[in-house]
Formats: sequence, structure tokens, C-alpha cells
Amino acid sequence: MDGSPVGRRVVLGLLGVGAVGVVVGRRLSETTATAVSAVAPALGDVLPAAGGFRIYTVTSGYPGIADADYRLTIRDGQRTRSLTLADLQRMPQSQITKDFQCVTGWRVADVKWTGLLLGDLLQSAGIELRGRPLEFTSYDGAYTESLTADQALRGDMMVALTLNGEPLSQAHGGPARLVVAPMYGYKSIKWLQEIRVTGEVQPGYWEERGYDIDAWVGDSNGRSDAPVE
Ligand SMILES: Nc1nc2c(c(=O)[nH]1)N[C@H]1C(S)=C(S)[C@@H](COP(=O)(O)O)O[C@H]1N2
Ligand SMILES: [Mo]
Repeated sequence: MDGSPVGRRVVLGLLGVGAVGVVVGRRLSETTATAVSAVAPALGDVLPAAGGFRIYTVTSGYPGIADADYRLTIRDGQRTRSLTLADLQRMPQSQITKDFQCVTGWRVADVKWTGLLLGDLLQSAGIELRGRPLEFTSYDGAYTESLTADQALRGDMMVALTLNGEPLSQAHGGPARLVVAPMYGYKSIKWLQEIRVTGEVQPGYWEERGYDIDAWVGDSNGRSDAPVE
């Protein structure tokens, strides 16, 4: 795998319809009409995606997590904190406005997210990273991501609860997803389940399939920052 966007398209093709549900708002992007019609019945009520986003999942469908059942676990060795959605909503909320860009070329301008800055969340959980990276897992049981300590503590890393003023929909990773605003969309793991302090960076789902671990928009994965639409 050479890490190029073409490499990823090949991966998507090999995984096939059952493993990859890629549903788009206005037109197909990375999959065939057959694939979408096979996936669409399970996802029918969330089509179309609003505002130019394409909805991605690497499993078939989305994990359905009722707000009341949602827990975000923060783990540092033996020490764990489990937060409900209400806990997260009670904490001081921050806002980030930033273009959201997928490495495959689509971009949505000026997306507004609110939620908890990762640094604030770690602090309230009493966790000091001391240079240690984080691993993130998803309720979908498949997707993972990572950030270095320096990245995690920037002011543009968020556990987001709203998107453009609305509670985060299930399609967009609700009730809570990570938003890694300065990097390509694949860093922004949806249906966030656990934040784990690790000894070293654990490459995430797409990174094990050839993508850069550091996914700064504009200087990684051989793509420019130019919109491709
Ligand atoms: N759990 C999970 N998170 C994910 C993905 C995914 O397939 N599963 N896709 C990633 C990619 S490649 C992008 S571009 C964005 C897309 O976000 P959206 O589906 O809300 O548009 O989610 C990211 N987070
Ligand atoms: Mo993406």
C-alpha cells in the first residue's frame, strides 16, 4: 500500500459491499451504484446527507447508541472515568469553525462544531499526558484513531456534540465524535467510545491501510488543500 488516494480506492473495492457502506448526499463518490443500493436500505432514513458531507462508515450501517446509554470512557492504565452524555453536556462547551476535508477530495466549508476541547476533557478527568499519546476507539467496533500528546492538547481538538447548531446525528457519529480540525477527516473518529492513554502511537484504521498518521490538511497524503469538487 503506497498511501495514495488510489491505494485507498483499491482497498475500498476489495473490502466489498458488506464491509464498506459509503453513502453520499448528492452523488456517488467512491463506490458503485450497486454498492450504495445494497447499503441504502439499512441507512435509508438518513439520506441524503446535508450540507455537502458524505457519510462514511467502515461497518455495515451505524452503531445505534441511545443518548441515555452513551458512555465515553477515558482510560489511563488502571484508572478509568466513564462519562454520560449529560456529563459531557454539563461541562463548559467550546466552539470550532473550520473547513472539513476528506482526503479523497471533498470539502465542506466553515463547519461549526461545539463540544469539549480534548485538553479540557483530559484535565477534568485528572489525566496528565506527560508526552504520552492517545488512542481512540469507536462504538462501531472497527475504527480506531490516534493523536500524539502535543496534538491532543492543541486548542482545535474536540469531542464534538453538535454540528452546525444541531445535536450530532447518528450518521455523523452522534452522540459524540472526535473532531481533529486541522487534519483530514479520517482522524475525526465517529461514535467515540474510548479515549486511552498509550505508550506509543497506535496507527488507526486507515493508517494501517496506508494513510499518514499525521494527517495535516495540505501537507500529507500527497494531496494539496485545493477543493476537488
Ligand atoms: N467510526 C468511523 N469514523 C470515521 C469514519 C468511519 O468510516 N468510521 N470515516 C472517517 C472519514 S474518512 C471521514 S472523511 C469522516 C467523514 O465524516 P462524516 O461521515 O460525518 O461526513 O469521518 C471519519 N470518521
Ligand atoms: Mo475521509
